[in-house]
Formats: sequence, structure tokens, C-alpha cells
Amino acid sequence: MKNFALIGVGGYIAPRHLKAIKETNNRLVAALDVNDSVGILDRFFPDVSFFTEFERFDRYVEKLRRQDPARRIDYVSICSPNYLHDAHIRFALRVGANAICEKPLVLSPWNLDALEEMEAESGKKVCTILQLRVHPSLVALKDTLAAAHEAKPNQQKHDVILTYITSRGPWYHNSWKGNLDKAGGVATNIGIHFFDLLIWLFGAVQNSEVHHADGHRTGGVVELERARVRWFLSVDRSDLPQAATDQGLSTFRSITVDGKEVEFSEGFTDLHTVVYQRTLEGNGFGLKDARPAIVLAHEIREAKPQGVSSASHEFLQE
Ligand code: NAD
Ligand code: HP7
Repeated sequence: MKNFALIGVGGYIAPRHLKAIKETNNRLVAALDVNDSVGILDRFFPDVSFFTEFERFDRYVEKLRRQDPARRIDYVSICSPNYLHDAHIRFALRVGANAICEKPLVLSPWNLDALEEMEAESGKKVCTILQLRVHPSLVALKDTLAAAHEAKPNQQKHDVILTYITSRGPWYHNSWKGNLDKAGGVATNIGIHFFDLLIWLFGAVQNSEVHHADGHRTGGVVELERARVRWFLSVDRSDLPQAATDQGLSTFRSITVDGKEVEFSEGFTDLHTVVYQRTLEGNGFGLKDARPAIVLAHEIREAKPQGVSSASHEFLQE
């Protein structure tokens, strides 16, 4: 049984981490959140020590390290806002623990360089949650694509269309998630999953164009080794297709490969536990795995949008 500490335990995603820690038969020993709405702890780990001040949390974790080997922290799970991840990862490594950090691991590629050095110095590991890489339909797609590529290595690039609309109300834009410096914008906060997935499926980035970007939606084209991808991401309800709105849905997720729909809308809920299992087996997604999508998301954030054309995703052309 491994001992965990969790940072950001009062937020939206923390329950999936609490569930994953419990379902992998480990225990939460300490938790931190600057906000004290954390009654959820009783449902998972009623005896956990909870802190609202980092300094007291740090003191407690250090005390366990020096005086209580049985409860020394092995893993720190990080569910804090994106811009705090690297600081919280450094805390984990400093107290002799491994880090399991939410996506995006960091906002800028150079933050990874510093973490790589610290990982080597500490002998501990930094892993992230990229749960789409363990989604059964997407794993099956990867296998199919790999087999097709092996059979015909010189085939034409795949034509891929990614459309991902997940509506968020006004709160999103007034929270840290709507703040470019803290979340990285829609392409980073939401898009990182898909950029990672696309690179994982179709190979390294060769070229990237951004056609449109505002606080609610963004889209462009990315050229990968084995695919040309038109992509569109939005957190605005008004971008949902009529068919989704008619069904009362608030999300629309679609990936087509050469005109064929990849069905992946179901099966999202337990993926954190699967990522934890892999991580605990020493097979997690590390700094090197995370880097290509972080580089692309950063490039997209910095790019000047070129404007919409007939080459753009059709949702941008409407
Ligand atoms: P959230 O705002 O709901 O929760 C963040 C929590 O961190 C809040 O409870 C907040 O009080 C706390 N916090 C803020 N500053 C802190 C600090 N300095 N020290 C300790 N706690 C602090 O956000 P969320 O949706 O839970 O997102 C958290 C992380 O999880 C983000 O990195 C986000 O990108 C990621 N996330 C991933 C997925 C996924 O599908 N893998 C889904 C949602 C969120
Ligand atoms: N929801 C909330 O009530 N609060 C939130 O903070 C977020 C959602 P989905 P996930 O918005 O920051 C995705 O779209 O898949 C509500 C991203 N993950 O299924 O869990 C929401 O209004 C994640 O990286 O959300 O998370 C819905 O009613 C990103 O950080 C419901 O929860 C996160 O949005 C479910 O919403 C975000 C993926 O896209 C895989």
C-alpha cells in the first residue's frame, strides 16, 4: 500500500483521483486546498489530515518523512490550476515523493527542462494524466492504424477532422480556466488531450496553422507524419450542432479518419483509475511523453491566427 498526498482536493477533478487512489488499494494521508469545501474526503478517506495552508501541509509531510516511515508520502497527486503544476511537482520531488499531475503537466516547454533535471536529481518520477491514451476505442484505433501503416508504409496521409465542443457557462471565463496566463486558453486547457492523442496516433508534428482563436473557440490545421488534421475546439454552447442541441446534449465529440467516425463518446469515467494503475506499475506517462503536445499547444497559443479559408474546419467556415 502506497501513501498519497493530494493538492487541490476541493476541485472538480479531485474526486476522480480520490476514487483512483482508493480503487488501486492505496491510502490518502494528507490533502491540501486553499478552499475548505472538502467534505468529499469523508466519502473516501475519513481520517486524512487536511490543510488549507501550504506551509502547514509542507511541515506535516516533512514530519512524516523524518519521523513516521510507515506514513511517509510516496506519491503526491496534483489537481491544482494549470499554472501551479510545476511548483507543486517540485514540492513532491523535494519531499522524496513521485508526482502524478493533472494535464497539462506545464504550460510552457521550458518548464519541462527544469523538471527533467529535478527528476534526475531526485531519482523520483513525474507522471501525468493523459486518459485518452487508455480509452479502449482509441487504443483499438491506434492498433488498427499501426497495422495498416505496417502493411502499407507509403500510403497517403490520413484526412482527419477533430471537432470537440464542451459547453461551459459564464463561470468558466471568470475562473482561472478562462485566464490565459493561468490555464493557457482553450487549445491548451481542453485541446492538450487531443493534440497528445493525435501525435500518439499519427506521429510527430510537421506544420501547424491556427486559423481562428478567441476566448471561446479555436481552430486550425496540423500536419503530422501520417495525417493532416483540421481541428476545432470550443467551450461555447452556440457552436453545438443542431442535432446535439435537440437531444439536450452539452458536449459534441467527434473524430473522423478518412471520413469514418471514431466512436469514443462513452467510457470516459473510469480512465483516471486505469492511468493510476499503469503509473503505479511503473508504466505511467512521463515528462517525455507529455512534451510533444505541450510544445504544440504552446506554439498554437503563440501563433497569430491566419484567418478562415476553405482549408479550415467546416465549423469555422459557418
Ligand atoms: P478546480 O478549479 O475545480 O479545482 C482546483 C482546486 O485547486 C480548487 O479546489 C482550488 O481551491 C485549489 N487550489 C487553487 N490554488 C491552490 C493552491 N495554491 N494550493 C492548493 N490548492 C489550490 O479545477 P479542476 O477542474 O479540478 O482542475 C484541476 C486540474 O485538473 C487542472 O490542471 C485541470 O486542467 C485538470 N483537469 C483535468 C481533467 C481531465 O480530463 N484529465 C478534467 C478537469 C480538470
Ligand atoms: N464541469 C464542471 O461542472 N466543472 C468543471 O470544472 C468542468 C466541467 P466534460 P471533462 O473544463 O477544465 C474537460 O466536458 O471531460 C461539468 C477536459 N477533459 O465531460 O471532465 C461540465 O459542465 C479537461 O481537460 O469535462 O473535462 C459538464 O456538465 C478540462 O480541464 C460535466 O462537468 C475540463 O474539461 C462534464 O464535462 C475543464 C477532456 O476533455 C477529456
